[in-house]
Amino acid sequence: MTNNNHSLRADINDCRIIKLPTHCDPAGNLIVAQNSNNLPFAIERVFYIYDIPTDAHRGGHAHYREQQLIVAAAGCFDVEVTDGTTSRTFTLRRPSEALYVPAGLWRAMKNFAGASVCLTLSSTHYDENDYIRNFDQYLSLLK
Ligand code: T46
Repeated sequence: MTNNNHSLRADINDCRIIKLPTHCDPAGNLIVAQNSNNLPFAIERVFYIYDIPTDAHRGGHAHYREQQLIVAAAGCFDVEVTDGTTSRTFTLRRPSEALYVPAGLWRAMKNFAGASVCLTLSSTHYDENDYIRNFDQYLSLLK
């Protein structure tokens, strides 16, 4: 199935943790995410979510084209990903660990610790047409 001529392909095994280079210093640590530094895509957009209630659920959608690296810049939360067949839950708690979520996977974020900040590096500009926000529709698109 396609949107804007892009097929929806999903494989949970493409989802993985990528370690970001960290420069440790007694005065504070510095982490770098730079294009071509072992990142799976070129970064087009950055957004972050903060002031997140601990019982909040975010995400709950898939993307046709957008790839992401999701980082717990502060605090801790779970990202549940599924390809419609297999699900995995990643607990993000280190700013140096980015979860790579390729296009086509459904993701949901929950169990936020207080004062968490969810930083996302994205491969695309924002485009609401790239979202699949209905899980039944998502499953039928995979068939
Ligand atoms: C994702 C997870 C990890 C914009 O106007 N521009 C943007 O770049 C983004 C990301 C959102 N928005 C607007 C669209 C909605 O009116 O901000 C509002 C909240 O977005 P959404 O409900 O999609 O937020 P989340 O936390 O459910 O999902 C976001 C990203 O949208 C999504 O791509 O994978 O974070």
